[in-house]
Amino acid sequence: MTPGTARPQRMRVGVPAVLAFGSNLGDRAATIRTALDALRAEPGIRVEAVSRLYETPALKLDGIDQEAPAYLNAVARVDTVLDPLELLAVVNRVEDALGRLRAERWGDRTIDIDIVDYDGIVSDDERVTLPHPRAHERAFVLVPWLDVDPEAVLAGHGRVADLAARATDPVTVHPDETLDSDGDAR
Ligand code: PH2
Ligand code: MG
Ligand code: MG
Repeated sequence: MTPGTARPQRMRVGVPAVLAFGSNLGDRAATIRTALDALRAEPGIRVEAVSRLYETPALKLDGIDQEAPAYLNAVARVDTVLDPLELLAVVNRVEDALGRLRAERWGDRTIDIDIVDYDGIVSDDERVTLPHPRAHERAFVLVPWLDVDPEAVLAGHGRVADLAARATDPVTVHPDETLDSDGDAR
């Protein structure tokens, strides 16, 4: 490359999206790590940043269930050239590969990967609602999101930091498991 034409190494090629991961069955951290590796291997997706892992009690349709196995939750910021439905197809394929069953709504699962935000788009397309319809009230999504983007805004709801301060479900940083292979939680 000739002098003066050097490009930034990580030029944005697509649009930003935010993915949330949850697991409350099996080796939760290993499963989320495997899901991230599968996404890193996708040509249309670049994983830009990964949050810390959070231990969170299971939220069921009628509230927090302390009897159910607890979740690990995390969030990744990605850059993608896929459209929302293509991105959804990829995350569903990764979920299926990791043994995801879809029996009970909000039931226990080895892995759940949700598209929380896609380029700030608001859409009520029944196949993929954007942003995720319950993200604004879930600390287990909002708090890890702040790890990867402290200035984040949730389309239609405002600053993620403000929403996180209002959310009441308990989240605790997992003390010794990280998601990045190089040991850096970011
Ligand atoms: N996901 C759900 C339902 N309940 N609870 C926790 N703690 N974490 C989750 O990711 C979660 C949940 C449905 O997607
Ligand atoms: Mg979910
Ligand atoms: Mg889901």
